[in-house]
Amino acid sequence: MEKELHARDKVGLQDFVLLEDYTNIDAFIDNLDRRFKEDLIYTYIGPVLVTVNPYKATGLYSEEVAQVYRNINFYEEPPHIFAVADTAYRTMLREHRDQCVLISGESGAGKTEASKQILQHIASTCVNHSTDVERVKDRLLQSNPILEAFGNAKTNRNDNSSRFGKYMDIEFDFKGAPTGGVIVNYLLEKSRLCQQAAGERNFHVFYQLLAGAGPETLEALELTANTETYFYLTQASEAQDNSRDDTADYSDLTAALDVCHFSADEQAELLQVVAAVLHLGNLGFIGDAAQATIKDFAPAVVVAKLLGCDDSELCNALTQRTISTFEEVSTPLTRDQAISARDALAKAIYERLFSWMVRRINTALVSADSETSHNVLGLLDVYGFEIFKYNSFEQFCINYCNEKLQQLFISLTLRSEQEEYLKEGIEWEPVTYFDNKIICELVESKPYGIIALLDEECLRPGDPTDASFLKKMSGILKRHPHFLSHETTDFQGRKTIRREEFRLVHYAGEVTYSVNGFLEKNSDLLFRDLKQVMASTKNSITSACFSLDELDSKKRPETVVTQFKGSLGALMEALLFKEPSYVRCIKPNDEKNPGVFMEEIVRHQVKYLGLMENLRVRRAGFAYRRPYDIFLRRYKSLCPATWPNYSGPAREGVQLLCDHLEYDSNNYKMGKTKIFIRFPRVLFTTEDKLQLRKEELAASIQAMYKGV
Ligand code: AOV
Ligand code: MG
Repeated sequence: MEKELHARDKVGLQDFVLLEDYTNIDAFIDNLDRRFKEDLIYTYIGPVLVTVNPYKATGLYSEEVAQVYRNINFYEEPPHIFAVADTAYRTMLREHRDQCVLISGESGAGKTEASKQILQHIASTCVNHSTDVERVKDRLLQSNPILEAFGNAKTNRNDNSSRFGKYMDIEFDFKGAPTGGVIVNYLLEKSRLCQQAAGERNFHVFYQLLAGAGPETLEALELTANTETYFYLTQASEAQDNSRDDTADYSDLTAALDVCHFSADEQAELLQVVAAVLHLGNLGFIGDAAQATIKDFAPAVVVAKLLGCDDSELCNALTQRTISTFEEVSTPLTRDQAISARDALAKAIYERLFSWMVRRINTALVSADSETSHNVLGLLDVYGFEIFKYNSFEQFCINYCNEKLQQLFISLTLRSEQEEYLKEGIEWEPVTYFDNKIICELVESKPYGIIALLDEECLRPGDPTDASFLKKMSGILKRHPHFLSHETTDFQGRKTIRREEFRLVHYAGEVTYSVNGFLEKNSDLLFRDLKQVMASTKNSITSACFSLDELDSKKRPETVVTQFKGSLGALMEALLFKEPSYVRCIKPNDEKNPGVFMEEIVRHQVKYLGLMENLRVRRAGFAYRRPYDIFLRRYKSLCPATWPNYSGPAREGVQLLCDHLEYDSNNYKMGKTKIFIRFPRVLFTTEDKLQLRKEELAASIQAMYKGV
C-alpha cells in the first residue's frame, strides 16, 4: 500500500481504484499511458490485472523478478502477472480451492504471452521434490511450442496468432507439486490450411519443417525447402513479411517433442502427415464439368506413400463418390467437387492430427498416480476478438467464444463483489452495467438464435444455400437490436451492408460477416470414400484419426457450431466452480509497434472490456478493504490506544484507530473480518499522517541518541 501511494505521482497509480475521478475514462487512459511510457505495463483494478502489450522485451520476467513475487501479499509489490500467478497458486494451496486464470483481450493483445508467463512462474515456484515433478513441469512447458507450431499462424493482427482455443488444467498434489495436466482444445481454424488472407500465413509448422528439417529429412518426405512450391503455402495474395525464425522454431519443436516423449517413430510419422498435407495441396484436377481426372499423379503417389495407402484407391476417392441407396453406385465428381473433396480431406487430416497431438500430449501429462492430484489451476487462452476486412464463419465462432467469456467475467466479477459485501455484512448499491447476455442469446438461443437457424438450414432437405440461410435469418431477426442485414440501415441510417452479409453488434464492436461458406463449413462433410481410405492407412496417426467406428455409425454427426457451443458450455460450467483471477490484455496500437500508445485504440478496448464498469463496481461500495490485523499493524503508531502495544482483538483495535483519526462514519464500514474504506482520499490522508509520524519517531530516536 505504501508503495502504491508513494508511486502515485511519478508513474501514475498502480491501482485504478485510487483514481480520484473514477468515472472519467480520460483519467483512466492517461494513467495507463503514463505507466506504459515508463514500461510499467501492469495496473490493477482491485484484484483484476490490466496489461498493455509493450511489443518489446522488457526484462520483466527474469528469475530475480520472479523471486520478488514469491509468497507475497497481492498488493505488497507493484502489479505484475507473476503476482496473479503466485496468488492463485498460494490460494489454491492454502484454501484447497481449484483456481483458474482467465485471460482475455483482442487478437494480439498478449493473452498467449501472459499464459506462458503464468505457467513459467508456477513452474519455477512450485514445490519440487522429485524427478517426476521435474518431468511434469518440463512437459507442461514444452507442450507450448508444439501446440503453437501446429495451431498458431501469422495473421494481420498478430504474427503468432492462436488459431485454436486452449484450456489447460495443471494438477497439483496437496503439497503444491505439479502431478500432471489436461489440455482441452477448441475449434481449430482449419480453413487457413487451404486459404490465407493477403499478408497472412498458413500454420507455422509447414514453414518450420521446410526451413529447419535439413536436406535428408526433406528428401525422405520428398519435399523441397522452397515454400513457393506448395499450393497451400501460396494462397495469400500479398507477400508475407515474416518476423519469425522458422529454423530456430523447428529445433525448438523437435526438442519439445522429445521432452513430451514422442518416440522417434511417432515423430517420423508426424512429419509424414504434415508433408502429405503439403503434397495433397499440389494435386490438381483437369476435366470438364461432368468429370474430373487427376492432372498429375506424382503428388498422389507421394501422399499414398507417406500415409501408407493404395494410390489408386486414393485417386478414386478423390474423383468419385459412392452413393449407397439400395445398392452402391459410383458417381464421378466434377472438377470443382474434386477440388473441394481434396481440400476437405486436407483439412480433416490436419484438424484430426491437431486433436491427436493434444491427446498425445495429455497422455504424457497423465499423473502417474491420480490419487495424488488434489487441486487444479486452470489457464484459459483462446483466440481473441477479431474484426478483419473479410469476416467469415471462423470469426463468427471466435467472436461468439469471446462473448461467452465476457459474460463469465461480468457474472463472476459482479457476483463475487456482491458476495464479499454479503459475507462481510456490508450494504451496497448495485451498479448498472452493459450485460452482453442479449448477444449471447441472439447467437445461441433456441429456436430462433443464429446457431439454431444455421443448423436447421444445414439439415433441411431440398437445396439449402448460404443465401437461403441469410434470408431466413434476416426475416426472423430483423428487429433484434444487435442484428443488421442489407435490408436494414446501419446506426447512421446508411445502407452499408451487402446482399451476402449480415452484421452483429458485438460487445466489442460491430462485425460484418460474409455468409458465403457458412453452410459448408458448418456441415463439414467429408466423403465416406475418403474416410475409408484414411482408415486403411498404415501411418498409425492417420489410421487412429479416422476410425472404422465412425464409418459404421449411422448417427449424423453434430454440426461444427453445435459442437463448439457444447464444448464452450461445458467449459463455462467447469469454470464456474473454480475461483477465477482475471487478466485483461490491451493492445496499444495496430502496427505491433513498441512504445506507441494510440489513445483511440486503447479507449475502445477499455470501453468494451467493461473496465470502467469494473472500476465503478469496485468503487461503488468501497475502494479499499483490508483485513483488520494488516490494517492495524500498519497504522497502530497513529493512536495512543494502540501504540506501542495493543493486545486486544484486531477489530476493536481498528475501531479505536478510526475513532482517534476521526473517520467520518459514512466513509468506512466495519465488516466481519475487514475494514472497508469508501474513498481513497481517506487513506491518502492517513498515509500522510503515517509519513509524518515516522519522521517524528525517527527524529525522537535521533534526539535520544544525541542525548546519549
Ligand atoms: P494474443 O494471444 O492475445 O493474440 P500474443 O500473446 O500472441 O497475443 O501477443 C502478440 C505478440 O505481442 C507476441 O508475439 C509478442 O511479440 C508481443 N507481446 C505480448 N505480450 C508481451 C509482453 N508481455 N512482453 C513483450 N512482448 C509481448 V490471438 O492469439 O491473435 O488473440 O488469437
Ligand atoms: Mg494467442
